[in-house]
Amino acid sequence: MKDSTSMKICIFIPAYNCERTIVKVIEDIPDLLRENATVLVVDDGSFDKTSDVVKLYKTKNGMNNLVLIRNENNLGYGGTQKVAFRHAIKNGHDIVFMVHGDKQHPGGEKLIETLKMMEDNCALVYGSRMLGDPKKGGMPFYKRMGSKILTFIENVFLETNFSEFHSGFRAYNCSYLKRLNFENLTNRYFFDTEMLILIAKEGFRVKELPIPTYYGPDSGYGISFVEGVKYSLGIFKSLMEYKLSKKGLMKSRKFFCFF
Ligand SMILES: Nc1nc2c(ncn2[C@@H]2O[C@H](COP(=O)(O)OP(=O)(O)OP(=O)(O)O)[C@@H](O)[C@H]2O)c(=O)[nH]1
Ligand SMILES: [Mg+2]
Repeated sequence: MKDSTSMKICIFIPAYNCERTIVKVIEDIPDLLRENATVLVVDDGSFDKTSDVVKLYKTKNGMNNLVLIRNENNLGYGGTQKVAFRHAIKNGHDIVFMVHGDKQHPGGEKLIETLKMMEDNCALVYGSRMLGDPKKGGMPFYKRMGSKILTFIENVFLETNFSEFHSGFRAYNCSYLKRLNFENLTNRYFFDTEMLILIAKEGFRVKELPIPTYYGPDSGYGISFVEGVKYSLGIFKSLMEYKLSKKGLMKSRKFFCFF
């Protein structure tokens, strides 16, 4: 893989009702990247002023590399990532790097560190909140526990040893992304997990790095307890589909590679 400084990078920010946090997320991108990478905000049909805030920021700062796509209807977290992946592939990017618009992820040096790790021919490098003291960052107890239990089950199913599956701080290598059948994955929250299943199944290289997470008055609102339960059920279904297709008991529409 190329040196990270010569890669064509797309920093992608999924945003749903992020008018309070989106500018901070853009400004937390290190200067060199903010000036040279494409910064892609996908507004997932927000009903607040997310798109207006981004447009205003772009005009005020003459930031021509800031691209805004607005989904007129809400496509969901997975659906929003598909929009960004298509854009990054179509525009010849080497890396598409997702940082959430609700300001729960770090900016600054962690982005540089992640990109440096991509040089090692990784399909995916992702920030693990579990390695980065999530309690200190204010992550609610039920989310920490839920994530740990699900991760344990996922590792057993996939025969992997990841510290978490559910972080959204992720850099994908587009040359691998093109080969993955992400279009048939869910449009909902557990898209990130399904991507990891798909990548682990193909045996592509994945690396994790510790990241802090922020749950505070300045960050957005996350998924509710009820959504968390639906999320967990979705993951069980995906894991079963993966296992059954691996044993040849089911033909999976999801977990396959194109070439
Ligand atoms: N809630 C929600 N977020 C979306 C949607 N589409 C895109 N997003 C964005 O996707 C990112 C992740 O959404 P969150 O609801 O915060 O999910 P999360 O961070 O995985 O979970 P929490 O730990 O509960 O915050 C945020 O930047 C959202 O703005 C959607 O349909 N619903
Ligand atoms: Mg969040």
